Amino acid sequence: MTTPVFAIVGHPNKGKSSIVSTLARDESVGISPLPGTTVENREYPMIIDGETLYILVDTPGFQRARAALEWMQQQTSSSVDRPDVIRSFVEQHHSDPRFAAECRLLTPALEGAGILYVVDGSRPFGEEYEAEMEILRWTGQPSLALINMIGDADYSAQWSNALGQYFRIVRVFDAMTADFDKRIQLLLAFGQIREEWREPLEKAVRILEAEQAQRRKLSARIIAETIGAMMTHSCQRRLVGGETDQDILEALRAKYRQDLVSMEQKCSSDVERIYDYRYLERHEAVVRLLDEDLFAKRTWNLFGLTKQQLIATGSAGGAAAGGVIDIAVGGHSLLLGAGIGALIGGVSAWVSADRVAEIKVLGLPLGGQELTVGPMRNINFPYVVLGRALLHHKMIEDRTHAQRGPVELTLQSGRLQSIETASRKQLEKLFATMRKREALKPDLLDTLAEQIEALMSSAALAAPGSPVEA
Ligand SMILES: Nc1nc2c(ncn2[C@@H]2O[C@H](COP(=O)(O)OP(=O)(O)O)[C@@H](O)[C@H]2O)c(=O)[nH]1
Ligand SMILES: [Mg+2]
Repeated sequence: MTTPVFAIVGHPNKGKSSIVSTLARDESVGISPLPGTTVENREYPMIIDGETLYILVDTPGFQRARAALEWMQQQTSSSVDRPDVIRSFVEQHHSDPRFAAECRLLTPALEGAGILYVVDGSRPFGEEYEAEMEILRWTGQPSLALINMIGDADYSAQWSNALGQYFRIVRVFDAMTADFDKRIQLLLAFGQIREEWREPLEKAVRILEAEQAQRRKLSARIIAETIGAMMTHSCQRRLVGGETDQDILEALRAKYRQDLVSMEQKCSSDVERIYDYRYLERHEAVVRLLDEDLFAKRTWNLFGLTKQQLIATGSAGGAAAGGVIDIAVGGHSLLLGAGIGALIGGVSAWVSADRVAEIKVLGLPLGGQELTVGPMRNINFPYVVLGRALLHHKMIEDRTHAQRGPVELTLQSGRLQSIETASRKQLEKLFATMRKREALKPDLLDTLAEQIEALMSSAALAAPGSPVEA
């Protein structure tokens, strides 16, 4: 099967490289407001799982189309000869600096590449483009015209008329903002310009769609795990030397908040990596937590285990509560002999014994009082985290590699209000269970991940800046 190859050609600065970057999903394509940034042809293959689905060739823009066409017109008057004239033009001018751009951009077409002609639909049509279009027609290669909307003005109707005389297929395609579906539609259009490319491009679309589904699944899993981790997270610090809760509370809360911010950011960058973004900058308001929802509590800890953890693990143990207290009072040698298993058995009574704090094993305090901040009890908390994660995911999924600025993440409250009652109920049940548990069972996260994946595909979410939003 032949790999479809497309040369992206046009006037300088019309978004050719941006289209290549978007369709090849490559951040490394040079895009610049300065015309003449692309001086050499460069191939960008779209490879998934080792298979090259199609190849895009970024080319420099036309420089002297009119002069080139004049030369060509002097060579022949017959349309059958035209592709040969193009060939001899390139052969005779390949070392002529005046036509360096024309020679480069025409070479892929001579080698069988399809032609994607790019214009800026926000600028009016001008005659200077006719020479370009005429030259491209002379190549005899299958071609398609893309109207890229760089600015706000809209001359696309004018352009459609002009382009329609030279190209069988004319599409409006915004290189910067084309979402997944638009990219897929464009690839299918590429498949229409030459019969033998239809099948490989339909296959490419199937592979891209499967990959897209896989990316959503992975992202949903990561988001579910993050929500679980954030909901159950807490920070502890042992109180030493007569410290009061107030002494360490502020620092502990700050640490707790910072931990949550880090967890969320890790989630975002993991999702970005799934979508082939490695160097994205993010602008976002950090997750806002209400301090009144942040419980601080004093607990006992032993060997770094909290009372609750000790009780949970020790319920099967057999040692009597009284015996353990005796051991504790008796001193550390006995304690070591009795072993942790014996201790745990009676821990519920034992942890109330203040004196344990003073016993040291190998110079370290055995247990003591500690202050815990978190986990977050506010019932809206997981929804806030989920809403932000879904929004971020949507922005990444819809982003193109031609966008080089930061991701701007701003979440208006109530964004998730449109979740259907049924899935909201299910989410609430999941969150309620998660709130109660210290360790999350994998099946709980599986269910949450499925829910999140469903939400990703639902229309419940609109990225800011999308047309539906005022
Ligand atoms: N707003 C907007 N800017 C674009 C779009 N396509 C290209 N640009 C900008 O136009 C400039 C030229 O783009 P580039 O892809 O390098 O054009 P080329 O010279 O034809 O390869 C760059 O500053 C791009 O960021 C678009 O669809 N929308
Ligand atoms: Mg370029």
